[in-house]
Amino acid sequence: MTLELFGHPFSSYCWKAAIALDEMGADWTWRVIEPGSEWTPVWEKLWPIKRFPVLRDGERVVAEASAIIEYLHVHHRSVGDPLIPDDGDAAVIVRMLDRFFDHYVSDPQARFVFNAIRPADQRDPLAEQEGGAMLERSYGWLEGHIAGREWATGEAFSMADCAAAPALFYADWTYPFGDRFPAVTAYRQRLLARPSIARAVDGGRPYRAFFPLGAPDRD
Ligand SMILES: N[C@@H](CCC(=O)N[C@@H](CS)C(=O)NCC(=O)O)C(=O)O
Repeated sequence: MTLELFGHPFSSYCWKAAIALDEMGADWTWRVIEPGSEWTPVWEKLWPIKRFPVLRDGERVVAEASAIIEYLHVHHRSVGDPLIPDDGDAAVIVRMLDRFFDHYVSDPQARFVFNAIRPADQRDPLAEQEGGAMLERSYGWLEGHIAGREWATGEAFSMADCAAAPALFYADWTYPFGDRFPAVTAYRQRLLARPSIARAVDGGRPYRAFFPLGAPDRD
């Protein structure tokens, strides 16, 4: 049975799940949530929290991108290396890096975006200052961590890289690495060259005009 991914092809957290689905060679399809979509009321019923991605696998429903990947790892492991290592200690590091990219790269980046779509007189005056300070710390730590590694935890592509790809893709648009973080820049390029990630980026391409901060003319 085809797996259904409720979400949007321009959403960073949906990319994370979509990349994992493609890495595993899963048979899956988008259920796109956008104004007027027949899938929106279905999604709202499945997950009244109203956040995506949400995965439906027959009767099973899983929300939250990391939990979706954990679910796929348990039930749909097919091709390629496992996205979560069998070795328990190695799995701890993958989960730690996964949290790092979500909480300390994606979420501060999102503060800029959410602030930009608020009415001008209701913006959070600290969003960019605090979000930028967090991104500075994250880029600085990652620069040292990723130097000498191909993927987030070493030689094997993992769930942490599924999180890293959208996080770093949009973070560099929002709060550019410039030339201060060459190892992070090179890692982002390696990610973007990977077929599962290139597919996610291409899926979001038609929606770039909607990026609230203005999408740069690259990538
Ligand atoms: N912690 C969630 C984050 C999900 C999330 O924030 N999704 C955003 C899109 S990237 C969303 O649902 N936006 C819909 C909205 O704001 O209406 C996860 O890891 O899946």
